Amino acid sequence: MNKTIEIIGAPSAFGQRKLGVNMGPDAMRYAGLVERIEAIGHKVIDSGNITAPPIDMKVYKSEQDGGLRNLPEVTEFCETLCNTVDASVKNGNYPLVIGGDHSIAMGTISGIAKHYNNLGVIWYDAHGDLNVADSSPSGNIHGMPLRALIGDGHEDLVNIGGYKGKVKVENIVLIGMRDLDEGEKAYIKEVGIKTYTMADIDRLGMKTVIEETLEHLAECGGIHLSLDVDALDPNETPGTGTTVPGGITYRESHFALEMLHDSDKVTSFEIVEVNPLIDINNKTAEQAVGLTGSFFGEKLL
Ligand code: EXY
Ligand code: MN
Ligand code: MN
Ligand code: MN
Repeated sequence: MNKTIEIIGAPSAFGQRKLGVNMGPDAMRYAGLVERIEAIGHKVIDSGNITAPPIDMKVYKSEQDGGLRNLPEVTEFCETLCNTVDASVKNGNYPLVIGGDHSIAMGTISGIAKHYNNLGVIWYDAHGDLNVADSSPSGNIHGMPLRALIGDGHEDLVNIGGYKGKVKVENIVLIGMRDLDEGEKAYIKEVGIKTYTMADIDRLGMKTVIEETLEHLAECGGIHLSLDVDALDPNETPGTGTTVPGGITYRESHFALEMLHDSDKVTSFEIVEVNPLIDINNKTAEQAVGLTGSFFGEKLL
């Protein structure tokens, strides 16, 4: 079925330390995002980019031990994004949020979760993004958004959108995991989050992983897909700030997204961490656009 898809650009680089990820949304547009989705038959509204607070380079580049780097900027940015996404859903549009570093998920999901009973979240990533300040090795907030959405962490992050506890642990599925910090591993085991590591994907194959994921989230009123391009293997997909070898192939990812499209269960989508300044000829943005095409129903024949 054809949809009205609203593209919301979220040019945040505040959640980590490599500038360029704030240019991810435009890199995806230059790679033909709008045209690609329209060619499938959907209507596209490109709402442009969220206005980001200015980057104070002195603070941005400064060393900070632990803590929460750029906390005020991340919070302000996510509050704005939350309101934009909330309005998009209210207007009956299908939100497609393009990042930006993964801290933006706190804005996206805070705007979406209030519209669904028991929102399910598929977190397709090399990382769990389940740190709090004390367990974080970096102080980078893009390693914390999923935990804040569950309800743990700094009050400013946990309360984005004016409410707390957006996602329940039982409604989350992690796919592609291969770089989890010790605190994240302990937390996943403690609360029992459904997790597919790379070893699980090798063993089961992507088809079973996605079938089981949909089964796990069958009772959810809606499902949000948060796709971090660093889930993919950096040999194929190099333009992202925290690469981890041994990832999911581009083709397997297409297959996953084709299956999610065919299920008709996923109600919002965001794609994050495309950084054109450390890419090769914009190929990571081109892949992100290709994957988005599969997600919205593009067929090869
Ligand atoms: N776990 C590490 C940290 O918290 O610093 C690395 C996090 C990278 C997060 C990327 C975007 O998914
Ligand atoms: Mn991530
Ligand atoms: Mn990641
Ligand atoms: Mn690590």
